Formats: sequence, structure tokens, C-alpha cells
Amino acid sequence: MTLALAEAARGLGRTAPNPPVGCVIVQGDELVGRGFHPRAGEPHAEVFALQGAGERARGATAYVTLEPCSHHGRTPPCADALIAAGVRRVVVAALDPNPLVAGRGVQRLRDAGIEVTVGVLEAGAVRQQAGFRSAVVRGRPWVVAKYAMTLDGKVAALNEANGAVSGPQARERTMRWRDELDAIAVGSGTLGLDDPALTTRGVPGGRDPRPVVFDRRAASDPQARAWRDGAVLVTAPDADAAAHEAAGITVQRASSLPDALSGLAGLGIGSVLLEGGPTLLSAFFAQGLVDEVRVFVSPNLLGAGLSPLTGPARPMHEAQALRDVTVETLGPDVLITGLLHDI
Ligand code: AOF
Ligand code: ZN
Repeated sequence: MTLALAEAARGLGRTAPNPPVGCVIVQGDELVGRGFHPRAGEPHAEVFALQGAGERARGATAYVTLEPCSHHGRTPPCADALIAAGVRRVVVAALDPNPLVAGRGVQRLRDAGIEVTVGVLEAGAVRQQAGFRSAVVRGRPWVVAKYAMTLDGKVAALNEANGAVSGPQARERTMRWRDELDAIAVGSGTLGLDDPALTTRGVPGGRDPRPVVFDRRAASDPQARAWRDGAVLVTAPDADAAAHEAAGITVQRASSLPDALSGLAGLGIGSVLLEGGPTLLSAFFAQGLVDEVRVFVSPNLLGAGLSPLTGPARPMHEAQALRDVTVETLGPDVLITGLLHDI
């Protein structure tokens, strides 16, 4: 299953609105087939793994990171393909929350006499599928807030737009996240100050996330670098976005952040990397819309500067505590991650 999860990871950031899924097929102690779902509309992981295995799938065990599908979507049911290939046992990491599947895939395999085990490395699979599962179950994307701060808790110097807080390894890690998440979101303040490219750089075979700009008044420059193909402007219902529309930008109108997030899920966005700035981050945190936090802490001091969050303030006993916390050193920087919601 670890291999199947590694296969699935190759599709991260490329499969929305579908999940990243991996499959390996084992005959005796030999790995005879492997595959992953490359993108929506293309065959599922099981199909590629079965193709690789050929006749050696007969009597074999298939490890799949998601319950094999039982429905005819853009592609035919994987459960039927596994049955037709003569697979003897199927090991599944997590059930598919898609109401069209939801246990029916496993049932169909069992009805055909196949031995099925569910729940192997489930937590890792569910985390890997967070974007898909969040969109299906909650109707909104999985939101990952990311920032880098100094040892005195500042994300930028005063009156200075650019200037990196953290080192090259932290930057490299951020680029990997951009490659793996469906969209990258910033507020209009960041767009105006930094004119960020919001692209993935230095990741071999990397692809760019969909830029999403939260700009309530639609006052941002429609010529900014973020407005490439697929970019989304999130703005108020009554904002004048004519210039953005004329520039071919997708305009998503919403009267609240939860509305905006459902709109993004409707556009097929399952996961969002929220990169700031402080106004947007604060609004998301205040409304309980951040699901996961990834923060770099760097060993330097500014004395004064911009804080990652601007409020509202909480008393200590109401501080938001992260779960499943990880701590990792990346060169001189420390990466702290954790969850605010379960998936
Ligand atoms: C699997 N293996 O590799 C994936 C699955 O439109 P379709 O045919 O691509 O079906 C999409 C749905 O299939 C998706 O919403 C999810 O429920 C499941 N994805 N299932 O057996 C895979 N990607
Ligand atoms: Zn399938």
C-alpha cells in the first residue's frame, strides 16, 4: 500500500475534480503491475495496473488507495475490470465518499467472490485525498494556510514588499506544495504589493496551480502576472469586474468566504494553498475556514514588521490548537505543520 500511495502521489495536483489514486498488483512476492490516475477523463489507477500485469493479474492481490469504483462515469467501473481480470484479493486503503460509489465498489467485488480488506494505511490515503474528499463531503476545498515568519513572528519588514524570510530549502518545499495543490490563493493587497507570479518553479515536471485572487472590489490590475489561464477572481456580487471579464478571467461572485469556497469547489478546485497576505489569512482563520497550517519559522529578527495574522485577538484559553503536529528542520528553518479540522 505504501507503493500504491507513492504511485497515487504522482497524480497530486493533476486529477481534480477526481482523487489521486494509486494501485499495485502483486502475484506471490512479485510486483506485476502498477498505475496511477493521471487526470480526470483518463483511465483510473486500476486500469493502468491491470494493463501492466496482463495475464499475471489472475489470482493476484491488488492494493488500491481508494475503493475501486462501481459506476460508469467518464470511464467504466474498476470493480468490473478487477473481476474480469481474475484478481483474487483486493486491499483498499479508504472507501470512496462519492455517493455513486460509497461502499458499492467493495460490495461488487465481494459479490464476485473476491476477498476484500478495507482500511490499510487509511489515514495516509485520506490525507492524500483531502481535496477530493473535502469537495465531495463538505462542498468546499481543503484549505492549507502557508506562511514564513521570523523568530519574532513577522512575515515581512515594514514598508517593504519583497524580501524572503526563509531559506532555499523552505522555498523548494513551498514550490512542491504549489505543484501538489489545485489552486493558490492570495488577497488583493498581496497582488498589488508584490505582483506575484504564483507559479511553480524548480520542480522537475512541475505544473502551476490555478491562481485565485480574493478581491472584493475587483480593483486589482487585470494585467497583473497572476492572471494567467485558469485564474479566478473572487469578488462581491455587485463589484464592477468588467475589465477582468474582458481580460478573460473567470469571475466568481460571492457574498461571503464560505460562499466563495463553495464556488471554487464548483469550479473543480479541491485544494487551495492560501499564501496570504495577513488580511486574507486572518479572515480565513477567524471564520474557521483553514483546515491545515504549514508555517516556516526562520532564525532571524526584524524588531517590528507585519504579523501573519491581524486579529481578532483570542484569549489564551481559546487559542486555536493544531492536531497531528509535525516539526521538521529544513536547513536553518523549522517547518511546523498541523490540522485544524479532520478530513
Ligand atoms: C477508482 N480509481 O483511480 C479513481 C477513482 O468520471 P470518472 O469515471 O473518472 O469517475 C470519477 C470518480 O471515480 C471519482 O469521483 C471517484 O469517485 C472515483 N475515482 N476511482 O476506482 C481511480 N480516480
Ligand atoms: Zn475506477
